[in-house]
Amino acid sequence: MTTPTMEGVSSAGPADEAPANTVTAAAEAGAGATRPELLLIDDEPFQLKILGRQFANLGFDRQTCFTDARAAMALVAKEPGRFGLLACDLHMPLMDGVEVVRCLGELGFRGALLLISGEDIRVLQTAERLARAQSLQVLGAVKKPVPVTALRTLLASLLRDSPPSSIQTPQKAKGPAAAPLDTMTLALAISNGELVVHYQPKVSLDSARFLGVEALVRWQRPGGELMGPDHFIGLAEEQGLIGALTDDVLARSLAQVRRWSDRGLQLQVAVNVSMLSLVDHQFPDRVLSALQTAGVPASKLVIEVTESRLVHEQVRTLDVLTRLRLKRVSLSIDDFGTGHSSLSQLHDMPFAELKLDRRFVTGAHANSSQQAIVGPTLEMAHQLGLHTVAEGVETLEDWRWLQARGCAAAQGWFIGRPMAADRLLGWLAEWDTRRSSLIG
Ligand code: G
Ligand code: G
Ligand code: MN
Repeated sequence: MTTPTMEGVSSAGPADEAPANTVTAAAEAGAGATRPELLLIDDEPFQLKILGRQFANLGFDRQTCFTDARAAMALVAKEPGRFGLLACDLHMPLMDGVEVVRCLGELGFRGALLLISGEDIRVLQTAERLARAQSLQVLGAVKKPVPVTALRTLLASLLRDSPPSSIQTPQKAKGPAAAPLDTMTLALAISNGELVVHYQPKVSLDSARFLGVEALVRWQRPGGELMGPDHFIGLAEEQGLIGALTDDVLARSLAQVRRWSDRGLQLQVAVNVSMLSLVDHQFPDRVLSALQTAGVPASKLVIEVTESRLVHEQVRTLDVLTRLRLKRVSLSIDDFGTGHSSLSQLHDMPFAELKLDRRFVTGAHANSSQQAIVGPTLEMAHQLGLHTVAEGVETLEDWRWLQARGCAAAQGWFIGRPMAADRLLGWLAEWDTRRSSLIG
């Protein structure tokens, strides 16, 4: 019986000789077939051992095991044709499963791939789609603990010699628009610290409990004028300044969350992120380092992504979105209803929350066409396990209407307008006095 060994020490048995006690399993996996050599990656030595045994029981007795995916990738780079099967965990600290998938794509790995993880099934499925988009031959994704039957089924399909998946080429990013006039002014504003962040509260609809805030950037012009994001986000995106802007907003928002936390106020902050950040492979690592610098756990951060632009870039954003999710950052679909995506298109992506655009929300209690959109969207979102937030709640009537429809949370002028950080505690005290009359 072969036992897997750590850190790339392979345990090779004779290629065609299945261990005596696994003849039946091996026969089920494909009688007479030569098992390809297996590369197994999991950061947990114990898991690695269990998986190694499960594969050995199915006749995969040539195994090389790694707890560090980086070392495994170095070996694949060195010996590209060696491994016919690679099984990999997703949540690993040094190099995660999404990075492995990306690396395998870059290396043109031709073997079969199996993703194994304790993550929820939607994360697994997203990682699987990402791997297919990289033209990798994906057998499937299985949740830990791995049932032997599931493993057998997936490996049986490998031995039936499935055709390689088709190659998808990523779409080109939109080219920059004509250069507007004040790029330099905006660049200087960011580096001079002229951006400020205002915060709009978000509360639960059933208990009216305070949940967190959305960070909304403004530009404090030296003349005293406070400029809204609609005037400069587009420019920042066109002129390559959006990365710096987002980093600045993230750092400010997380530092503020830390200050609130130090004063005993626990909350989540939602930061709006441009589509350009979601196709930037460095983005998840920058988010992680911003969290570390501020000393804020990832679970306190929500990243909001505008729906209308999401569907067009679905595949290209999966890498970054899945990695953010693996790092425990929550993902939210913003302005839902403004694009033309259906929930079925988005449900394969690793989102935890859906924010209904205020166009459908404001005035919904008295408007039957808004109701025809909001009602079923809420129902479907709940069936998909998404947390729902209504934006643009301006009146008590809309609050009550949404409450009756089971919407989970609300944001809008009825609750509180975007405000400077130092006003939040005052708002909260006032909210506490209003709460009791609003509970459903
Ligand atoms: O803040 P306002 O209240 O005006 O927001 C207008 C729009 O600007 C919203 O769609 C919001 O998502 C976007 N926005 C606000 N802050 C940021 C930010 O920090 N980054 C990006 N990319 N968009 C933002
Ligand atoms: O990120 P998003 O596109 O959702 O930006 C929220 C925007 O909506 C911000 O510009 C914010 O100022 C605005 N807003 C927030 N609450 C309300 C509201 O109740 N009514 C209206 N009209 N606008 C709102
Ligand atoms: Mn938003």
